Amino acid sequence: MARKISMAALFVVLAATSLQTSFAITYTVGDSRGWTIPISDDDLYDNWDDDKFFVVGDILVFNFSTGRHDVAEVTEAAYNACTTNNTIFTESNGPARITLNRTGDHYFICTFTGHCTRGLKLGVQVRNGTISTAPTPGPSSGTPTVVLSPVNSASSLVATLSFVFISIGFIMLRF
Ligand SMILES: *[C@@H]1O[C@H](CO)[C@@H](O)[C@H](O)[C@H]1NC(C)=O
Ligand SMILES: *[C@@H]1O[C@H](CO)[C@@H](O)[C@H](O)[C@H]1NC(C)=O
Ligand SMILES: *[C@@H]1O[C@H](CO)[C@@H](O)[C@H](O)[C@H]1NC(C)=O
Ligand SMILES: *[C@@H]1O[C@H](CO)[C@@H](O)[C@H](O)[C@H]1NC(C)=O
Ligand SMILES: [Cu+2]
Repeated sequence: MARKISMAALFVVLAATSLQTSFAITYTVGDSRGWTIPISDDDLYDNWDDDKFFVVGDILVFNFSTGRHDVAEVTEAAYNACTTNNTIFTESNGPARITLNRTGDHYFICTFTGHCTRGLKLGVQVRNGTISTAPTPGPSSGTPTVVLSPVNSASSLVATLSFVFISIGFIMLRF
């Protein structure tokens, strides 16, 4: 019996571990187009993050060739004005992997002359969990509803794995 309980505990630990790792997702900015100057009137990076929900620990891959572009994290003011006066950090080697390690808004630009003004800039909002509370739309607002983040295939796979591990754990406890 003790052995079964420890086996069950093992599966619960496995489930917890896979749930935890599900919080970190790697995104390639611009998907297959990578980090490049958008073609004119193309809101590539404005639109790219619209359907995404970033949490602390997620990784952005800026896919560019070293020497053709770079990526710098900047303040909101610098992002809006496309200035490189006060960059927080600059990564010159592509592809660059940047971990979103704090909540709040993050702003990224290419510091090459003219690239930011031509649309090579990205602003993302980072939250600190996979579950957020959002006000209910409409007149009955006030009661917060729990909304799950948009599920992408990676995290739903992990969620399924966690569920399987938990189930195995409970089944082992019963027999
Ligand atoms: C980055 O871009 C190169 C060249 O376009 C491509 O071969 C590679 O698959 C891209 N990497 C990612 C992670 O998208
Ligand atoms: C950035 O620096 C340039 C030249 O050093 C200056 O002309 C410009 O006003 C600065 N921009 C901001 C937003 O501080
Ligand atoms: C967050 O990431 C930035 C850039 O990668 C790094 O400079 C900074 O030290 C990190 N902060 C923490 C708390 O890890
Ligand atoms: C998550 O973020 C909210 C708002 O930014 C903050 O109030 C809260 O303390 C954060 N929770 C953790 C665990 O960091
Ligand atoms: Cu550039």
